[in-house]
Amino acid sequence: MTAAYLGLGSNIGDKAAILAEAVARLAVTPGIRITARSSDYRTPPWGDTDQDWFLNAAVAVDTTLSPHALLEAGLAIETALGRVRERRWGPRVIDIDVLFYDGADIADERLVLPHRFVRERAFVLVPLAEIAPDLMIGPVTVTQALSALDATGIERMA
Ligand code: PH2
Ligand code: MG
Ligand code: MG
Repeated sequence: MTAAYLGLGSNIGDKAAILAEAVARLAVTPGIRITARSSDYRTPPWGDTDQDWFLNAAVAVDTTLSPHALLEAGLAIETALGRVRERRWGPRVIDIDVLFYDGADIADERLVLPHRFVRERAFVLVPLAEIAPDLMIGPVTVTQALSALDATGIERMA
C-alpha cells in the first residue's frame, strides 16, 4: 500500500454532485482506498480567469496501483463523467490530478510527480491542508507552502 494524494476540480454543471460522484467512483476502484476527503472549496479560476468559479477538493488514498495506473484510473473517471478536453486550463466537468505519490519523483510525458504547480496554487493547497497539513512538498509542509500564497476568494462550503 502506498499513500497518495489527489486533487479534484469541477467548474461545469452541478459541481458538488460531480465531485461527490468522482470520489464515489474512486472509492470503488480496485486498488484504491480513500483514507481522507477534504471539504469542497469554492475557488476563483486560476490561470485562465475568463471562466466560471471552480469547486475543488482533495483526497488521500492508500493504493496498490502504480503512479501511472492511478493516473489512468482518474482519467477513466473523468471520461466516464463526460469530460471533453478543450483549451488548456479551460472549463472542465471534472479534473482529477495525482498530486503526490509517496516519495515518487517522476517526469515523463504522461505524469509529473509531485504535480508541477502544487506550490503555486492555493486552490490545490487549501483543500490539501485540511487533510494533510504536515505533508512535505519539497523542503516545506503544505501549511508552510500555503502561507506563502494568496488564498483570497477561496471559501469552504458548508
Ligand atoms: N484547474 C486548472 C486551471 N485553473 N482554477 C481553479 N480555481 N481550480 C482548478 O481546479 C483549476 C483552475 C487546470 O487544471
Ligand atoms: Mg488540474
Ligand atoms: Mg488534470
